[in-house]
Amino acid sequence: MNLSEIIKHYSFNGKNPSCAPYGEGHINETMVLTFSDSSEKYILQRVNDKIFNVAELMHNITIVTDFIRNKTAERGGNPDEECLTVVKTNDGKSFVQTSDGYYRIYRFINGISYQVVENADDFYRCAQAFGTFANLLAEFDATKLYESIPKFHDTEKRFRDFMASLEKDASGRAKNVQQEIDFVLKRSGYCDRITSLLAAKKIPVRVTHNDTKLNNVLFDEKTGNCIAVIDLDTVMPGSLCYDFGDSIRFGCNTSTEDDTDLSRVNFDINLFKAFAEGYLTAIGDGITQAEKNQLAFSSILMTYECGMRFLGDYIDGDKYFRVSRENHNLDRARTQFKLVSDMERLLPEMEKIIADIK
Ligand code: ADP
Ligand code: GN1
Ligand code: MG
Repeated sequence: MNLSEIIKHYSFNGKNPSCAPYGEGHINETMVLTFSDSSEKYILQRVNDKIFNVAELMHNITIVTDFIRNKTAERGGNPDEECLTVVKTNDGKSFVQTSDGYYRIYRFINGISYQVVENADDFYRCAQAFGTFANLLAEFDATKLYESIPKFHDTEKRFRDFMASLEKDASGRAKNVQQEIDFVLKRSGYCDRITSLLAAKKIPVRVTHNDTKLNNVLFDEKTGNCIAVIDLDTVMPGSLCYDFGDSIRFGCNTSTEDDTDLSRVNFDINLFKAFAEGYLTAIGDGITQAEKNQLAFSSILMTYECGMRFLGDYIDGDKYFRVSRENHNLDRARTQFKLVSDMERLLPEMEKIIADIK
């Protein structure tokens, strides 16, 4: 990456810009941008143009972040500190294209992201942040958005993609993972549960975040409050069930998403309860009974879907998710399947927890 080739399009006050890798995202290349003579900080990202049409994506991000900034100001908040904010180029553009890719710059939000939930209170607050975010997006006009990744959480489509990967076996790795493949195949009946309810209009299509994992929320390290919901690349039409389920998938794991020791990977039902209470309190009557009825199952579905995506990518030869070691995607798939098995056992209890929240 040639930093000066990027920086020349912007008007920063600081001198001697430099950048260093930052965060734990699987999709974009994220760096923190600093200067030798000022405390100003930014997030510089090389946007993944293999999976996104960058111009369309940045159109979405610009209108969604503008909308959120306005709402935050209306509610008495400080948009510069609490909202994802795109720094525009000297020509007013939201990204730059250089010889080696597409780059965007965000204002740095002073908060930290967690890879594992540290306590139930934090997770309750994270749930409130996502519940409030869902309410905010309810007022957003979906027709203005491109679908940044079509059929993102259409699990039937994800299953077809998985079968195509298996058929092709581009990496020759399928023979190593028959047990994991069987795990996916045995549960193919899960795939159409939410898509068929959406198609029958029994649950509504809404504008949703679609990538609601814990590290896409920034917390204030001192107060423990949530400052901002970030990573808005996948804001597009979806279902509340996807957002709820994806938060549970990541946050109710007692360990990390890629732990190789599965004895540490367990589903924590107390965290499920904390998240459900926070989410449903914040969303209030912005959720229907039919959606509520699917929240516990959606937690299984999103975890199954994500595990299937990790396993499919392992079989493809690690083409989609960023990996930093051999078998990284396989390790990730295994944690997801461990959690699916735990949740299958606990489903009646999870459903009761949801039903008991009035
Ligand atoms: P990816 O799509 O690859 O997950 P993200 O946009 O989620 O990329 O960014 C990766 C990580 O970088 C986040 O989990 C968070 O820790 C950090 N991050 C992203 N944007 C900001 C920001 N504006 N201010 C502070 N930290 C950020
Ligand atoms: C990716 O971008 P990031 O790291 O927040 C992925 C999600 C997966 C998640 C698994 C655009 O999220 O769908 O659930 O990894 N995002 C995209 O950790 O594919
Ligand atoms: Mg992210």
